[in-house]
Amino acid sequence: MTIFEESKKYIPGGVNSPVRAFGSVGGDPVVIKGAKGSKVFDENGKEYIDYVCSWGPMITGHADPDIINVVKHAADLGTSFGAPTKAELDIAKKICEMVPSVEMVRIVSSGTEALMSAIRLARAYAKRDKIMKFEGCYHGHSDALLVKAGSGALTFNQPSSPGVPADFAKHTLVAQYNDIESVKTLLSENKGEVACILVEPVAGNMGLVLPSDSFLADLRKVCDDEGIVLLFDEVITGFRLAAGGAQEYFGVTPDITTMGKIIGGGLPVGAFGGKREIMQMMSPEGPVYQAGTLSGNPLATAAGLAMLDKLSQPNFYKDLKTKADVLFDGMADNCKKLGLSYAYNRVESLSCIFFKEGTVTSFSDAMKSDTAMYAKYFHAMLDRGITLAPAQFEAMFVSSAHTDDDIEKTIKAHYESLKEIQ
Ligand code: HOZ
Repeated sequence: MTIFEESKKYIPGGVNSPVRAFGSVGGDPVVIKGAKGSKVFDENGKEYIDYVCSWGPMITGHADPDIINVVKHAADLGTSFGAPTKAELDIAKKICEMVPSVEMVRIVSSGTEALMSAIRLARAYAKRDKIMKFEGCYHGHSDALLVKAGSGALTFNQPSSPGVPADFAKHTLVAQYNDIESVKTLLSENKGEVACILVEPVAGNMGLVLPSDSFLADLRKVCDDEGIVLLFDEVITGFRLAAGGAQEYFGVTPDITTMGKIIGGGLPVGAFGGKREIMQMMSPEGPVYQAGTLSGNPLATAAGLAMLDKLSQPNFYKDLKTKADVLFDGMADNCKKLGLSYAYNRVESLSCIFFKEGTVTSFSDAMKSDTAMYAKYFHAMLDRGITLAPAQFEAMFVSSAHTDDDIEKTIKAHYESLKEIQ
């Protein structure tokens, strides 16, 4: 019996997060034993060039010695105290320095927890119950946000989950990404009732969909006009597009930012932060309750701080983009050489190919991608030793550990894979 078969006896679906199960691409998942730099290796010793990067956190590659060493050092001092530490102050200061709209921050243990708590805060601050999200955007799996969601929820065709009471979900309005008119229509139907608009500034859970030129600025304006809290979910884009995240990259400032993935350096972390006057409403300074035994965990904060220090080095993002550009240009060229006009979205070190002609600028465009073709492409790449997200509605991540040789091999594998599956 394989590890995965046996896992299915003890863990639902054999996985601890659904999209890992290869459900939408078929076959059994690769069971990972370890990783180093740009590579992961499986239990049979096969090595792969990895573009999942743990779904985003491993921006400097796997088992980065600069991260591992501080984690080992922190572990020697104890793995959890349930009390304040200097490391929490250090990482909070660093986040506030890198993301200027964040004047105060609370560290939690996952992106889901960050979003769930940030929504509570936004509702308390605005003294309104309704929130607005966008179809296909994914903000973790809390009840209020698992409504027309992206990522695994979309992959498994359950964008709104059973078990979420309709009474909870009715407070979540769903607009269309890149369609400010859909936002305005919902706002006029719910005048004075919306506490918060939350958005992935680059949608990364319906594949990768970039904001149109004015979309984020238009959201900012609508929120200002209507007294609504603008929340950027930067769990994917934070510290990925730029040191200051998508808000720095696109020049639009939210009131609250949620973070995760990269700020944990691969350990379980989330965070939410924003304007001081909003954050001061958090308990114990204010009345909005949130707590966690492992919040600000010493291993996670040590790893996160080491990661943020690395990302603060001059030219980190410039060099990463140079690397990603070679790869993404090569992949785009492959399509041209093969006479294929698939939609290919990219920004900095993130990209996504959609098996659909033309462009993908909306959720409905993304839904037109041929997911069966993605599955074939995924397996053709896997056979050639390249790991991609095992689902169409996710992003491809490049790390600073990817070498010129990795990139050359990937472009070649991509060409052969596309050719094979036509
Ligand atoms: N929600 C993640 C993708 N956007 C999946 C995380 C995982 O399975 O590890």
